[in-house]
Amino acid sequence: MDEKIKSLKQQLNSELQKIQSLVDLEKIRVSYLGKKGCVTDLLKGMKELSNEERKEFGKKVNELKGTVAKAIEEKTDELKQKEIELEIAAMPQFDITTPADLSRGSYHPITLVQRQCESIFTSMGFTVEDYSEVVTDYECFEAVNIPKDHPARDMQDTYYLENGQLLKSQTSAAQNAILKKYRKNLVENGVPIKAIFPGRCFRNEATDATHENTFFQMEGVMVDKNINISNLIYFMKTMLSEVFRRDIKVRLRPGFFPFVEPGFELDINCLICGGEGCPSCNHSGWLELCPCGMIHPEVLREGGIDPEEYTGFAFGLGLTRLAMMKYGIKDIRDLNSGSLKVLSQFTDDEE
Ligand code: FA5
Repeated sequence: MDEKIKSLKQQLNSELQKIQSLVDLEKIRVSYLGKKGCVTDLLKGMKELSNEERKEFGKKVNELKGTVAKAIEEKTDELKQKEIELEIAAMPQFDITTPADLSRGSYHPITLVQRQCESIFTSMGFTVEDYSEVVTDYECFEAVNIPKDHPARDMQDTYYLENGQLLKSQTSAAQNAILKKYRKNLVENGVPIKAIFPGRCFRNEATDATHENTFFQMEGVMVDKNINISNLIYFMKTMLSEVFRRDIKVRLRPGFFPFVEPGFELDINCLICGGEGCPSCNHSGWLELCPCGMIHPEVLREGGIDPEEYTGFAFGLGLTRLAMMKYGIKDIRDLNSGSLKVLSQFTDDEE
């Protein structure tokens, strides 16, 4: 028995050394631990053993199972890490010194990412809404539960017009109008509200590699009966896996926004440095990308929807930061530079 276990371990080690892909690794896992795998097969010999021997035998086989599972898990991590490194190396890093190709036009990287997100969400039944860049204080703040003098306004200082209107600091400024636009269809016909609304936002910001005074967000809302956090997480996951077409590390942590309860910050592992820390992620390895949460009852009520009957989620995706991560752009300011050297290097990989 001990000999058999030893030889299986050696065989596994030599097979693992040769393995290059997760698909082949899965085949190995099945051949050892699957229903008809060689480790499972060992248990067949147990019938002939005495009670005492069976105990000892079972213990050894279980230990072997644990060792095999651990070795496969470690190999999985190693292969996944290699895949990420290869993806990062193959990412279309843009080169600021490349001569501009002025013979043909090209879409701005934010437009490309926005179109991709729109296509992902419309395929899941969301409508795409357009909204003004100049809004009222009510739309931008009061309708989303940020009354005058609320401290949350400090984070979103923006540019005010002489008539009291302002340049919207967040796409959440459209939430109230969207709820009002679709509430009748929801209440009378039972059609869920599912909308995204991309748009340019403005903030009085000290700019750096990840902060601009003009940037794009894409808001999304879904309201129906029985909508909960798992719906929110499903849509977030689908969106990110479609945009990046591979597994990326994300983390969800509590976040405060007066218009959601509970609220979350959804961060992604920085794809510029692979999470090691660089100026593009403020040396933290993570980038705040898509805050989200369950729509606050006050916001639903303000939109004419009964929060006792309906619930919903909302998210505010940082489109400009998404474009940075997708195209490997290290400094957000390059995106607003207007430099054709930068902007002519991107193509739509979906077309
Ligand atoms: C908001 O603007 C909320 N309205 C988002 C929201 C919507 C939360 C719905 C919950 C429900 P925040 O200020 O964190 O939250 O901005 C959202 C995202 O926009 C950030 O994660 C970031 O990706 C992007 N963003 C914010 N400020 C800037 C900036 N100055 N430059 C570039 N991107 C920015």
